[in-house]
Amino acid sequence: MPQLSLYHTEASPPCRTVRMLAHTLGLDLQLVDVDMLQEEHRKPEFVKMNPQHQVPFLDDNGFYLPESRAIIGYLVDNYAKDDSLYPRDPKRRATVNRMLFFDAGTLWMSYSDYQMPIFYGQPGDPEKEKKMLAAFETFDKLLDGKDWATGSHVTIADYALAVTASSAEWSGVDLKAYSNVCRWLDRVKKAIPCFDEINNSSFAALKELLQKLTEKLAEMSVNKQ
Ligand SMILES: N[C@@H](CCC(=O)N[C@@H](CS)C(=O)NCC(=O)O)C(=O)O
Repeated sequence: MPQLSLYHTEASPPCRTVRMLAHTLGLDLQLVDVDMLQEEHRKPEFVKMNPQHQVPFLDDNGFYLPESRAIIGYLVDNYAKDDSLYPRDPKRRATVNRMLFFDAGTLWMSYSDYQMPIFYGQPGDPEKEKKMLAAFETFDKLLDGKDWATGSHVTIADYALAVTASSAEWSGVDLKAYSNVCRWLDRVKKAIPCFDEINNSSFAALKELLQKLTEKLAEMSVNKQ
């Protein structure tokens, strides 16, 4: 068994992506908790390993890798019994990468851009909401006639995209208008072992974190007066 450590935060969506994929591959990740409220990700020893100061962050026997989508690709390349989740054929891999980049740069990006200020107690920005819903509409079109994000086989792109879509769903984004997305998300939830289990415990942690954040922000505003 390889010695794989994952620096993670229970509440973090990209950490969930890595944990779900590792679980599917039967990998035993050593989870190292990083407490964001205590700014542990800014501590010099962590920043020295990971100047990007983010989780998830993989340590594979001294090989360091941040970025959830890069991590899941690496885990399949190194530890899966075959390449079905991340095909080595250039065209099939390009199609998977295309959906991973669509997730990172468009779907996840527009969702987190809209949602993060709300988590910090601000009102939702209608322009950002429009942009996010347009991204879901594009995703819905991309899924037309497909069972999975890239066609007829589940790949790592489904893991990353499903974490984005389920996060949006959890925070109250109404996905009903995107019927392909809803059908696909349902399929992913059933097909990925542990999807619901990891999501549910992460959402519970996120709820708790947001509560603590609200209290911290309220305290800071009182101290400012
Ligand atoms: N693109 C990165 C995003 C990772 C990310 O945003 N992580 C957050 C937690 S969910 C974090 O570590 N934030 C702390 C920081 O940016 O300093 C990925 O997919 O891994």
